[in-house]
Amino acid sequence: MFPEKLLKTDLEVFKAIKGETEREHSTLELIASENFCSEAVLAALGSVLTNKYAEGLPRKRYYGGCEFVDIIESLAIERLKKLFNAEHANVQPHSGTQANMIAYFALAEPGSVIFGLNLTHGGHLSHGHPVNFSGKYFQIIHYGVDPKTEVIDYDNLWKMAKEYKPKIIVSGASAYPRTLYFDKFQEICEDVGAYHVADIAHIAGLIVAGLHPSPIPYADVVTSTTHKTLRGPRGAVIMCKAKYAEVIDKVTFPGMQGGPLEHVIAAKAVAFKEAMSEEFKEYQKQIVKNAKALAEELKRLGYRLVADGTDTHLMLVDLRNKNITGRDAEKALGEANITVNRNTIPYDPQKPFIASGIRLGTPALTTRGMKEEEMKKIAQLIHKVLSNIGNEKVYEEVRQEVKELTEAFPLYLERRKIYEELLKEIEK
Ligand code: DSN
Repeated sequence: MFPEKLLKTDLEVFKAIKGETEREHSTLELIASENFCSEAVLAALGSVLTNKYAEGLPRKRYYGGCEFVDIIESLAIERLKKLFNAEHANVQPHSGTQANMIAYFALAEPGSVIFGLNLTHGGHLSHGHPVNFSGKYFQIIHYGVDPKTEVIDYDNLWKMAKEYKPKIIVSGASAYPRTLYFDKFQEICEDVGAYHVADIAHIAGLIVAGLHPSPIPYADVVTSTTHKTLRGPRGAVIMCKAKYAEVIDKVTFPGMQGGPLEHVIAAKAVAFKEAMSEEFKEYQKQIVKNAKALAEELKRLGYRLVADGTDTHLMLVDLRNKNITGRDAEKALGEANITVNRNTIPYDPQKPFIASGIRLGTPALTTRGMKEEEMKKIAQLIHKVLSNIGNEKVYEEVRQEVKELTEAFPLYLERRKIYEELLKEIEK
């Protein structure tokens, strides 16, 4: 709202925001963890709620003047509980990593043994990487995928769990293309007396639409971000069984965080309302259909996909048979206006900074309205670039084809028009 005020006060920031809006519109966004939230979500984010301190919880605050933020935070909590059928929800975590931090400190002590999926097999930094808080404060033991099938080796995980008796087993991933069997994780947790923390950051939207099993009936604590398939603002949430409500709330505040970001919480509430619609379910279905279409066409073009494909919104392409590293592929595709991220593949011979693969996801392109036909075309464009690394002429041809696609499925049309007109006026 009122972008003209921003322009008058700070032309540099205005221009950079305008630039980012144009970039989001004019490139093909295939980063599996990104999405484009609605104008309604953006309106809540850019509101006066950012001014308000509201430490505590609705109706139990440490500050006066919380009557309106109480309404908003209560709506967010109730909507989230309804969406996932959760017993308890806290909508204050600032990020996914912080949500995981809260879960670990609520259920374990520094030094406790925690199991997480190996980062190079699809796990997340906050599932125990040595440079992350999780790896520094806890004794992390990583489980992994079977080298042949590249799906989680539940039998080996069970064996390891019996041997090391973890305090927590974390289920969930950042780069895992196949279904996660939360019931199986739970069986293992119960057998060894471990808490089950499920991180559903990537697949939350699919779970809402019933397209992926939910951990809610099983896991003690479930964490998620709100900006991936869920298509809300950047942020996170925690859900848990009622018996952990008090400890989760206390570790969130005052344990790990101070004042909640009520403008982000309002945007979460809006996104949760959107996620309750039939349209959102259809959107999630299309994400999965699009991922399958993209995967099939890439396979037809000779690419090897980790675990031979996808059940979800993402896939990992192993580029070793094409003699390209993930880093080079990311750079070349970027030059052609196709945005991806390099990613390790299981048992990757390369370091994560180079990586042997790329990760591709369809949530953002599906938000634009693209369907299977466009996915097929995009797989062909990816192939064209990766078969012609360093060829500027090919990059230019692909940029033109990307332009045609992005113009046919525009993004933030009105917002971009307003920015353009305002800038033109000041430059007159
Ligand atoms: N870094 C995010 C991702 O790209 O998957 C997860 O937090």
